[in-house]
This record gives sequence, structure tokens and C-alpha cells, in this order.
Amino acid sequence: MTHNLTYSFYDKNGDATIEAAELKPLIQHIIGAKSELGEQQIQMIINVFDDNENGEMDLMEFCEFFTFVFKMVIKKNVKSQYMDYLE
Ligand SMILES: [Ca+2]
Ligand SMILES: [Ca+2]
Repeated sequence: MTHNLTYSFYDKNGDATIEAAELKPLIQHIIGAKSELGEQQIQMIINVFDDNENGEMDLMEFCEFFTFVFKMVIKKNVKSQYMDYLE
């Protein structure tokens, strides 16, 4: 459910897929505002999770991506001892 809400939040044009332009603010937020990512770099990240290779993230692909990012963020966090509860 959380994934669904997050998904529709980032799917700005409502076409049920997340493309590079829509993913950019999220990635930018994760890595911090210091370095500006190009759309090509965003696309490379999408391609890693793009199982059906249509160049965009559908809900399932986005869930995988989001779970990956979430774990990454948690690992960096001091509260990483709560990791066990999340898996
Ligand atoms: Ca979209
Ligand atoms: Ca896809």
C-alpha cells in the first residue's frame, strides 16, 4: 500500500509508469542536492530494474527499486538495528 501511494505520487503524468523525468526528483533527494544527475544517468538506474525493458518502471519494477533504495537508506542510518524488522 505504501508502495502504491509512493508510486502514484511520483507518476506525475498518470500513465502508470515511472519514467526518467518522474524518477529524477526521488533520486536527487536520495543522493542529496549537491550533484545534479542527467536524465541519462537516471535512465541507467531505471534500466537496472526494468525487467520488461520498455525503458520505464511499472509498479512491480518500481517496488523492487523502492525496496532496494529503502534498504540502502536504512543501512546508512544509525537506526540500522531495526533492519531485521523490515525484512
Ligand atoms: Ca508517468
Ligand atoms: Ca519496465
